[in-house]
Amino acid sequence: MRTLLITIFIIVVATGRLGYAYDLNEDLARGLVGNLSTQHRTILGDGSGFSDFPEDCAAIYLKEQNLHNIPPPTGIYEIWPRQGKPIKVLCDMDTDGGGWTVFQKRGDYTPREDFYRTWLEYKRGFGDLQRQFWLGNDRLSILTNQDSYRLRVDLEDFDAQKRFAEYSSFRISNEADKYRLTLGSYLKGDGGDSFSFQNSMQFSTKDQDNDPHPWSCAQVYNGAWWYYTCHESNLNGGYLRGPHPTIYAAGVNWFTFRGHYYSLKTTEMKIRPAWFKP
Ligand SMILES: [Ca+2]
Repeated sequence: MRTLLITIFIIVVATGRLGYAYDLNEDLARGLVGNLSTQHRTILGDGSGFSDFPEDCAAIYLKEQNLHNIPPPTGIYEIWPRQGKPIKVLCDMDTDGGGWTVFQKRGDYTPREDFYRTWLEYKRGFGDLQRQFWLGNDRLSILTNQDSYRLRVDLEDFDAQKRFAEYSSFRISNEADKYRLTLGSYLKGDGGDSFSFQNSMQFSTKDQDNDPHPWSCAQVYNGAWWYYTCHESNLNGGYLRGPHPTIYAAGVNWFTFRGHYYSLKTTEMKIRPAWFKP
């Protein structure tokens, strides 16, 4: 009798745990960020001391550099975020020592990718990793909560002028908190700081207004972004190809570089662990 009770107790506890794990995975599948310690993965050592499951482009960079003694090229790689499924990402292995996981890219491509998209599309991500894309807010939330990341923004106008801006930290909360932006200080760059203005704002899209402005900034400014009242940068704005003197702030704008009436040619947003030494 006592053995039976103990057995039942164990089954109930185990079932409960399985039930919990199942719910957690459901949350993870939806991209909600939970306790980082709840999911484990077997790490198979290859003798190098580097994981076979690199969690970002910095880990890939260090592993490849260690194995082959040459830095890996910029391109598409598979990473294993600490939560969720493995994903393909664009790794910038060149800029300032490489190791950057790129989550946004715009450029003068044909056909042009539409960035004026819905909440669900921004949640899941869209586009072509080789050209123009948004990696997806769920992935961005998972990635930026697995380590302390720097943010780098690379910009170029139609006169081939390049600028960048780097921030000491960058974190995006989960969907329940509307992918709120937590941005550290402006570390360096020649593009100026056009992002801190929107710090601590939630993400907004044309079909979900989470900004404090009476209007929908996403609708008025043709984008999807962490809007305040409304913005000093709008990198998911309309691709207006250079000067747009009659249209205020609805382009791919970075105020401290080319102002609110100039839509940039290329943009890249990328993250790298703060500990990474180029
Ligand atoms: Ca609003």
